[in-house]
Amino acid sequence: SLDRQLTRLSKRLSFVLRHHPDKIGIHLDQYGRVNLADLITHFNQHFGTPINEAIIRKIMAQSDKQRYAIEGTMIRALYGHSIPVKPLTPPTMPPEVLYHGTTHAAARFIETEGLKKMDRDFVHLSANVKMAVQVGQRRDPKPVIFEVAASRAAQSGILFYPTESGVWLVDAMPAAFLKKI
Ligand code: HQG
Repeated sequence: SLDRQLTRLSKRLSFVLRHHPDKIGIHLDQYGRVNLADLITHFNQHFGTPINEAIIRKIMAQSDKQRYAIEGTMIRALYGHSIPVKPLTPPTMPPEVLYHGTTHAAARFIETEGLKKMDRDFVHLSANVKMAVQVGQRRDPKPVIFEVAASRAAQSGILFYPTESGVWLVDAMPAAFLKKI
């Protein structure tokens, strides 16, 4: 179906823009941006199913999550990177609480170690419980949800980077600011 086709293309876009721009011979700037026309050219040289700007905009419009932003002539992934990128938006005072959904297995470690960024550039926090449940359900049908005392963490000096996706990025989150709900 068209939906599945778009999902497959979106996964390829994420693969390239978050993890492996080198695989299609493009270079991201320090904020993770690349010229949209260059991306399309290189993408189509390397993958069987071609994309164009209209298809990318359709992926962005049909998705439940805002994963990419087109800004002027550039495109970037808004979160999820493993290659080092600087947040484009400066740190901001977060809402009182944020959330993190995870597996029971990971939660055991998180309760003592806090949240670590693991394979990505940042720890990803969700703006609401519904989002956190969706994130957790990728790996656990009944995920554990942590409430993050975000205001308190910010007051202690932790920097919170907002994204246009309702995802908030932090370097780490000590266990002292986490509570299982
Ligand atoms: C866990 C997807 C053990 C953490 C999602 C998570 C999100 C620990 C896993 C976005 C730990 C990392 C990011 C510790 C954290 N010990 N495990 N100390 N600290 N963890 O995929 O937040 O659909 O890198 O709880 O929906 O799950 O791709 O992070 O389970 O928005 O757009 O280590 O990626 O978005 O997993 O997901 P991930 P995440 P997309």
